[in-house]
Amino acid sequence: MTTYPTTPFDGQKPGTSGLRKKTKVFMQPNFLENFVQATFDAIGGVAGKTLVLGGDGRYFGDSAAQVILKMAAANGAARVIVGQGAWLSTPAASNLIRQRKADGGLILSASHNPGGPDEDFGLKYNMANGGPAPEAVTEAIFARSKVITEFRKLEAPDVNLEMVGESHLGGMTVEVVDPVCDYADLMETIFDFKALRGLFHEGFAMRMDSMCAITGPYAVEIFENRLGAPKGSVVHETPLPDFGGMHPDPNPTWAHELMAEMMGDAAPDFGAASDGDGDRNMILGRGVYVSPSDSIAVLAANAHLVPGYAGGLKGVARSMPTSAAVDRVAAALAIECYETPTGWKFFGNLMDAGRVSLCGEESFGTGSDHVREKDGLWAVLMWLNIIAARGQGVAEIMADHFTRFGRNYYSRHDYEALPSDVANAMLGDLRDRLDGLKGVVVQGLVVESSDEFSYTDPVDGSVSAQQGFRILFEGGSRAVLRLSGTGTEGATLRVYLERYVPGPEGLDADPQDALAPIIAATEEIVGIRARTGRQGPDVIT
Ligand code: VG1
Ligand code: CO
Repeated sequence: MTTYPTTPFDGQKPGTSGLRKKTKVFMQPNFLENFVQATFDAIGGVAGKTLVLGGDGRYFGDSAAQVILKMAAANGAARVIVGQGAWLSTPAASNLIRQRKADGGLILSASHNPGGPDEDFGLKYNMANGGPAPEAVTEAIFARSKVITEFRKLEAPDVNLEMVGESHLGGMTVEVVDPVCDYADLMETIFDFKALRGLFHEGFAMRMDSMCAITGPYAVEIFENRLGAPKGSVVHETPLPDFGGMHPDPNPTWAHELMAEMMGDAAPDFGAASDGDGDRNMILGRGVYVSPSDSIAVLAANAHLVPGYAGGLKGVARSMPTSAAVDRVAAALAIECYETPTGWKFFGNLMDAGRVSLCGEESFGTGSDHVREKDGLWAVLMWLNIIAARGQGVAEIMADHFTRFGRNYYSRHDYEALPSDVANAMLGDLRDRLDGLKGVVVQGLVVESSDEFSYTDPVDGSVSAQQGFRILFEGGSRAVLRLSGTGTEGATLRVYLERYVPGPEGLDADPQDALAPIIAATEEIVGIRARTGRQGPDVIT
């Protein structure tokens, strides 16, 4: 039997990046099957198609891979290319889809969310361009999930995913590939590996924290094996089903071990961390933390020093809540800067149309058109290549950047697991009051304008409404508020705060101090503490 009757589950609506749920929700009988069949149905079936499959090694990923393989076979797929052990980082999956001209891919990951039987699991569909499915497709998947009556799955023994090579499942070929080598080869085409080898040869010290997640094997191969960084430069390098209990989110709060080392007396020259599925990055120098919004700006300003971008950038793009630091660089380079909603899926059309080369988000995401996902190790290599080319450390590069462009002080405050009704009512009230805020004076700041961000894709004309509230103050400061689309518990409120200081005075303040007036004004306008009963944010980045 290959066709099984089923009934719909509620809530199979993909969020900012795929469907994310508690692992136990995903493990319920038929839950995964329904979502996979809804995906296959929504993309017009998979008969005769080639798919890529892999994930970040988290708990349940290997079993889910077996289910997906049997379903792909029963649905008539021609070939599935799987990373050995069902492993593929998100950028490596994106690369494989493109390189092998596959029709699409399935990525088993909840990204930066913790993993394990009591934590989170996720599944995401990527298109033939290697990028996350756009909203039209995720809406179609959700619509299909609500009316699904059956799914197809081959009855067959599990496929051996531990050995590289080909095997057959029904009429379908399963090709198990080394998850690392194609990606590492791609990096060699972009960066000056010779210069980087020289850097490490001269004793440049780096700490890469893979947080027991998927980038470990990639980072060991690239930094230690190919570039000659000393063994042990990469730590937490073995992917574990529960990430060793770590929260694989590369920010100062969750990557605290690395933070402590980089801020300590014996800090190496350079530090970096990446997330569960390898698409995020955090960059640190000795005693310096680089905010992600600044990182994308620095990469844009220095990209011409990297062989892959020596011809200049076509344009850049950033998500709306990301600071305008990169806008200033784009203006200086006389290239276009696009502002998109949160989520990498909105960059795909711009890259495919040749309008942008570099994209970034404030949430530790940076990438380029070498793939169609953000790419953590790529960002680390960009920084290393720029350090090698300039012969300067992170602190000098940052100071120079601020002197040249001024500084967009920036911070994000997250209030996690709020009751959904409280969060929705708070933002609903804000929506009702938006029009009346213009001209209002709060904490000495004048509201210049306020709106709810709506995006019209310049390539295909599709519209994405309700993408976050913006409160702009006179003088270029702003607060942005939106609800997370990746959480699995209640609602997470994200408050993004920004203030521009042109310099030369005031370029080295503490961001929380520099932003204090904006924080206070936002509190007065929205009443977050009063309405949620929280004393302050759970995570500050
Ligand atoms: C968050 C980030 C967003 C990012 C998304 C997926 O979404 O804010 O910038 O694209 O995660 O990243 P949200 O809706 O929770 O704010 V990942 O590395 O989790 O795939
Ligand atoms: Co991620």
